Amino acid sequence: MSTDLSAYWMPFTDNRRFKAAPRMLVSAEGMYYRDASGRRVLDGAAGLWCVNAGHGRRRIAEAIAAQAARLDYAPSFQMGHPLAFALAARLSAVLPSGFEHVFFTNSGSEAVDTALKMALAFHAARGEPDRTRLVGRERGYHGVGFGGVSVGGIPANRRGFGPLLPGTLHLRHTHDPARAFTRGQPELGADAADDLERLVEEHGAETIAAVIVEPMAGSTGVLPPPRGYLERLRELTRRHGILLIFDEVITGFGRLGAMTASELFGVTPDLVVLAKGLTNGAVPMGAVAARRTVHAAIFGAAGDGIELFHGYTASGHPLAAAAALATLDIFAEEELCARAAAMAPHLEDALHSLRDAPNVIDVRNIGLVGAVELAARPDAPGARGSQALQSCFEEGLLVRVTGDTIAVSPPLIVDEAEVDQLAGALRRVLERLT
Ligand code: PXG
Repeated sequence: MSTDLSAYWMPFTDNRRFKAAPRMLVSAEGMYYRDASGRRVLDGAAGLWCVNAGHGRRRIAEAIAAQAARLDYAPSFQMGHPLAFALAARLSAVLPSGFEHVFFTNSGSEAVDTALKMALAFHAARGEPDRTRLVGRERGYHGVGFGGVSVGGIPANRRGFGPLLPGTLHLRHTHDPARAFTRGQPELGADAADDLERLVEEHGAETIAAVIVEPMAGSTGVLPPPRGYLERLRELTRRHGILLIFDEVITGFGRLGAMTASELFGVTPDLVVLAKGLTNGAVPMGAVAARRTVHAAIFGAAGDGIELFHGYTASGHPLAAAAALATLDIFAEEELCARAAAMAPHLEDALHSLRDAPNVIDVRNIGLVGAVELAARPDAPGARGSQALQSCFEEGLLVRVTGDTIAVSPPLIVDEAEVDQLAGALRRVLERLT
């Protein structure tokens, strides 16, 4: 049976090109997808950075099915259901100490906008309603809501969508091509955080509500933070009374070899944004975890009644909560964060072994994520990258491509042989790219 593909308007996709030669995935198990022709495709991308515990986890599927039969939906405003409360408590327990309160959304984008609104609410509650500027970073990705796009630093995502949020500012990004082929965190570059001083000087700390960064920029090509950078950003935001938000939509749930980047780097922000791996990708869900201090200020200033005028019909949805609880069980039982940390050196070696392949201008890695950056064709930036995506798929490997950078972020259950298989397929692709 052939399906008419025209009705589905696909996100972030060259729809016409895709529909001319569809790459259709029809099932998945463990480390592999199967495509419409029955071919196995190694998942080098954890779907879209979210299937961290691997595909087809019975425990998650059964938890979702049981919950759907028991309680399909419960209102999230002024009503509750037990799993949302249980999940908030479990999440709070696996986050660095102090993140005692968790707000649920349905996506990373919504969680970002929620965190930005919480930051504004925090300052208003403390009598500083003029702290309204939100600071992001060049090359940052924070989803596609108007808030997230406004603090985001990807020109193509901003262009053509009007004036966006007023009063947003951007720190310079941390990437320096002079440090190509660095393994793990670059030693130099922490001073990029001092760019916040420039913004403070220009606009006044008393106008700035929050700084939001990805601890490791994912979507714009895997940019590990220079050593000391996040620490410095924490110091500066604290000094100026500015909240620090870590967008851990990608780095959360074990990707860097710890539950969160906050834990790994020992840097505690005021708000943590989660999504993706939270439910292993099985049901959409996002979350914002708030430090006690942020929550206390907002609750302290509220009179009787609603403390925060914000929320979604499906906040803490029963099926998502069931999936997330089962995901947390798997993480604990299989010690997936430790497993990712143990496998990271092997992925590092495998990716850096591609350094001598044609057109490779950089290899970056941290935890169980890495990127191989290719020289752009002078006349067609991005063309080599999209050719790589297609060739990888033909080789039986799913990767993510952004511009001319190939990103790999396999499920954390990946073994050494699969890492070698991934690197072998990449090499074959690189050798024949034009
Ligand atoms: N923050 C970060 C750091 C993200 O990576 C979002 C927010 C938004 O999440 P939602 O659930 O609204 O999509 C993301 C999402 C890619 C790619 O190719 C990355 C994302 C999404 C789709 C593709 O790198 N990240």
